[in-house]
Amino acid sequence: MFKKLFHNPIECKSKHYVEGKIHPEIRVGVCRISLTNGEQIDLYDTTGLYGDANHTIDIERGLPPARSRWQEGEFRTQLSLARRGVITPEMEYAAIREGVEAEFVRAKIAKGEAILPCNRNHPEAEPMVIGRDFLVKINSNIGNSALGSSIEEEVEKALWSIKWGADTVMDLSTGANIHQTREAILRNTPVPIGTVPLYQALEKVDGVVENLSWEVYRETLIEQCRQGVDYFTIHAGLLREFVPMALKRVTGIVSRGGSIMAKWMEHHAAQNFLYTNFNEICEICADYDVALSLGDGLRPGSIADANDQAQYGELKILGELTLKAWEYDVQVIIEGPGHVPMHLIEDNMVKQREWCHGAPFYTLGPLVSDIGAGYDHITSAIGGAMIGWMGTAMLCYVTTKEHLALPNKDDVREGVVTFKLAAHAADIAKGNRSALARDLAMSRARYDFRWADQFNLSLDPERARRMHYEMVGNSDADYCGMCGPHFCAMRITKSIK
Ligand code: IRN
Ligand code: FE2
Repeated sequence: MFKKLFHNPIECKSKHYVEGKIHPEIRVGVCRISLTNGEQIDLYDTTGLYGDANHTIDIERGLPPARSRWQEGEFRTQLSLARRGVITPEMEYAAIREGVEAEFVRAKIAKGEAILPCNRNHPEAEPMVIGRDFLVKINSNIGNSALGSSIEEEVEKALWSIKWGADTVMDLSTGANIHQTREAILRNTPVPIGTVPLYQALEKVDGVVENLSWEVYRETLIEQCRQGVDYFTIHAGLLREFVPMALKRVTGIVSRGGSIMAKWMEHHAAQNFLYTNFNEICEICADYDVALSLGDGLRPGSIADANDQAQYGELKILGELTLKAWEYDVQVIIEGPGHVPMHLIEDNMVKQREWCHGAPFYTLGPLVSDIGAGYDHITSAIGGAMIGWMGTAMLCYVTTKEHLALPNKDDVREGVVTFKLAAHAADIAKGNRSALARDLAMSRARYDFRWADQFNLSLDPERARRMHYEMVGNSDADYCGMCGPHFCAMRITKSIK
């Protein structure tokens, strides 16, 4: 499929492996930073084998299917096993990454308060856990559109996303070669992959919404399950009776999937087929252990529409669907907004917890204002940091190009790093020990003018290094370019005896 080998686009300081205790066959990679003062600090690492200097990328061959060796016996979902008291290799793997007991991960999954997305047909992915009691995760969206981009470019964007720290990647392709693009991404990514199957179903009926049907959708769902997609966004909570409420809004329906389903329901004068066939969706997903990300087709697309009847009506239905999915041992997360002003954010978290029975929340921002065009990674990271602190488990990144254009590589990088920052800020506020340790190491390095350590401990070492050298040029300087040698407060403080 691919002729050329990629140049390794990913670098990690050095990859260190931790072995499992319950399951000695697992080896969990962490990114080890050796500081110049002799200390070492281990960081959560999303880069998989790409972060290992000994690994050569071969896109044609794909990553080794590490997880396939762990699977044995009759197939069951992680939720089913967790409920039976089984600690799977996947659970121990995720626990080691988080620095918690494997039993803790099992208990959270059993209660539905965390998910471990791992399709049995995506053995290349490294297990990770999403839930409010774990590190806040971020998702990066990639995918081609009718306006183009090649398969190789999309694989490169996926690897680029994980290099900067994306915990999961969603392939939102809508243009040509959807199947092949997804295949290449799945075979080459060490993180869970999500999709919105409705997009491909719509492609199959040439983009004519009226021609969509449960049959086309079902076939698409099975195709993607077989390929190894780890979680699906499914807009099953958008009921027909909510559409009139949404049409009265300032910005109507801003979810792609939501608008497609609303149009289909209006044309056929019928209830949402994702809702009416939800049991079968669960049966299919249980066969592969695909997690459901219940879509927010009615998320507010403007400050004026935040927390309205349409949005909350849908959220309540998502709560009902959660219980239904759990009956099938299918793992669930709940998608959330959108555009929400800061003073209305907390209410979203409170209602989601109350109505969705503790299932993890996964939000798109929220964007705290509508006027950030060109800077919407910031508008949304502000809301993301707040809601992450309040207990949201995963943040969907937003790039500078939101509302304007498809992101390029630079936009993806800036979006991922900005959201890592939001998630990390939330982790600190939640008292996560590894997050706090990294900040403390950074502050000590800063006070000691250990520049190399400062760069390595930051989220974007390349940018920090470049900015420093452009101004100061000298890595031993005991001042930074911002204040210069005579006005460096830290330097002056140190001279006080
Ligand atoms: C996340 C939270 N709410 C929405 N999302 C993401 O938006 C979701 O995971 C997927 O990547 C995308 C779906 O967009 P539409 O189809 O709802 O616009
Ligand atoms: Fe928006």
